[in-house]
Amino acid sequence: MCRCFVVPLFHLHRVRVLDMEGALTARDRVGIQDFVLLDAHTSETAFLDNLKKRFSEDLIYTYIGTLLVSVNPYKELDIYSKKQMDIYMGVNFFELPPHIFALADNAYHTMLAEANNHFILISGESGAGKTEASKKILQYYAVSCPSTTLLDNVRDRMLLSNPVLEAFGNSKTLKNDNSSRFGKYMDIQFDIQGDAVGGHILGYLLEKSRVVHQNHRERNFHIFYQLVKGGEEDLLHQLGLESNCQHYSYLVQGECANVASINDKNDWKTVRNALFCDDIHSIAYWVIASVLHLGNVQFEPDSKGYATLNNSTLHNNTIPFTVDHAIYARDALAKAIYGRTFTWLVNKINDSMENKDSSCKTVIGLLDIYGFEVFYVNSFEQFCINYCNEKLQQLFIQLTLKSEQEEYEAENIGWEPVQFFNNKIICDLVEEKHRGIISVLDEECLRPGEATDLTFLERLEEKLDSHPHFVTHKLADKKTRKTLERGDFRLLHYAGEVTYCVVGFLSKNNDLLYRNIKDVSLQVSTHVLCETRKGLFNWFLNYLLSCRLIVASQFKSSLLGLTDILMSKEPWYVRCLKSNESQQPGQFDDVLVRHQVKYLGLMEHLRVRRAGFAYRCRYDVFLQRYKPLCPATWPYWRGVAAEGVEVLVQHLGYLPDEYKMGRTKIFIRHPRTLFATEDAFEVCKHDLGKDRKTKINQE
Ligand code: AOV
Ligand code: MG
Repeated sequence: MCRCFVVPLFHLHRVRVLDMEGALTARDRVGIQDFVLLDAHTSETAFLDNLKKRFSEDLIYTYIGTLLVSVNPYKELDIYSKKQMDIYMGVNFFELPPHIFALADNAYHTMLAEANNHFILISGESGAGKTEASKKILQYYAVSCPSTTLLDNVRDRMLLSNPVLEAFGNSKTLKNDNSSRFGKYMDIQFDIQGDAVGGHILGYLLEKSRVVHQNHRERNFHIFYQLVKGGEEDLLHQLGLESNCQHYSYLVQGECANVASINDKNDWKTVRNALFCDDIHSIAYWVIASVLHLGNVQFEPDSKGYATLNNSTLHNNTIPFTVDHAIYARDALAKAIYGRTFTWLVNKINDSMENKDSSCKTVIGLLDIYGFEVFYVNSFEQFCINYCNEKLQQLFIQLTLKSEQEEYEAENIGWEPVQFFNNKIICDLVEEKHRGIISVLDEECLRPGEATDLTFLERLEEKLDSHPHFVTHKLADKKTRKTLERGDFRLLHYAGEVTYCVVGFLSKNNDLLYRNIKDVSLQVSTHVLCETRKGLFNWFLNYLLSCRLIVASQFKSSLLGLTDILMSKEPWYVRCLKSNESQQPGQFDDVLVRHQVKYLGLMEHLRVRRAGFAYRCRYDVFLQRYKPLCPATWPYWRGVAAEGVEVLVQHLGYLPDEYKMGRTKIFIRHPRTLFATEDAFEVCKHDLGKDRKTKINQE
């Protein structure tokens, strides 16, 4: 069964059916709050008009049934206060204006009522508002769920995990001043009373290359600037750091250490307070300082061209190093240290949020991952990020458009299929065994010394020469060829074309600290670090060298794991749209928003949602619940359940267009039909209860 369209039964008795008239009178000014209520044949233009109208009134949320569409306002709105949270607590979202709190609340109450696990999938391109949405949801649970002092601690830790992970895992990019450079899936664990009792985070592929290289107008991870600008004098002194970002070569490449929208000094205070134990403090600071020092280590060529450091030639017993080799070693080490520390930090945060008495009954998972991104030059990192977004889009399609329609077919429900673009073909292009891009990349990585980024590209061309979503300079037609360099390949993603430059694919995928690099690294560290830290450092280095990763295929399997986690839970969706590219308040770029509406499949979703059925239920279950409403089915119906249901709904006066009888289930088109039935049931239950009491009293 497709779960996303099913109205949770639990809420029905509290639902007032949307005041249609009210909605229509307000329509001209604020648009319609659920696209399902727009005219039957809504065009893309009407869809956009509605979004725009609402956006101009600061109404950034709109529903498509139970799916929430959110348009980034790029300004603070007064809609997230405690008072607002209280308003949404325990109220079905058809009753109040659309809101992220309404979705969070519905997921929560459905979880409690049905005692099952849920997840909220937040998607959209870079800068669309995913991370902000996920923070609002977490805040809602932290503030609104029942509380005990004991649990406050866990809850604080959950909230504090955000600034810490953002400091270490987010950065300014050209798309977003606070761009997530790692993927995050967080389980919020609840006990049977609905108390949030613990949390667990899974981190996905941090963009480590940013530690040593940033493009123009981009920054390193926030934490570096926070420490250098905000760190106390004593602390900086201990770490041997200057309080000036310009002093560090890992911080100056992008030429934007200062960003108007970011207050590094203030953020430092938040993060310092959120880093919850001394151990974590000192290791985290030490790591950041080491990385900054490493970045400043420079190599000179000696008379033979070999790298020298402080007048001592770098070599192990036999092989001297070139300057390039030494720089590579230095950067590889910096990335490895930072990446490992990030993983360690996530583990520490998990320890602190662990639910120690194992009373967790159910979870709500929150997925906030890096959004689809296209830059002028796109590399291995964008390839992984965009692949991840393809996978999430595929999951969305499977859970909504595809399985919904398949169920109608299986149940023999007359249905005009809605056409949609299925991006499975692109997922396969990336991840298929033997032929997919990741497989080819791995094979090339197994031919050290022979393979290069260009041979990788050639292999791809051999294997994918007629693939409709893959183009290179060699494979392109005359016109397209002009737009491609020899070292590029272009993928036609669901969200648009992206041209990737193959340079660095092999080394980034290998992520290997070569044995001989260890020697350079040790010599560099001797130069950089004081004696007391060296023991720890050497241990750490050995630990790093002991693991070899094939990055892309590891990422692929972690995404498969994530898909399994999600498929076992009930989904809720937030689709975030970016309102404009320049991150300006109040600007609604029609072309940009239209493009996102298209590729996110929102129109198709609306069509399926509207033409479809909001609720479905197995005949026996439906009859069991509602049989008291009809004398012919109460107290028993002795025939076939489907026939009993038919008799029951006839008695209730369902019109032919309002429901369909499937093979095993009844399908009900509008929530309001069921709401009315549920209201009748509540009254009937009450009367039955009175009857029973009277009988008992008489007896
Ligand atoms: P993202 O998570 O979707 O991008 P963010 O959630 O970081 O995007 O949002 C980008 C910026 O937009 C935020 O820093 C805010 O300034 C603003 N913003 C987003 N949502 C809201 C909101 N509801 N109200 C006010 N301002 C908002 V990325 O992580 O780059 O894919 O990888
Ligand atoms: Mg983000």
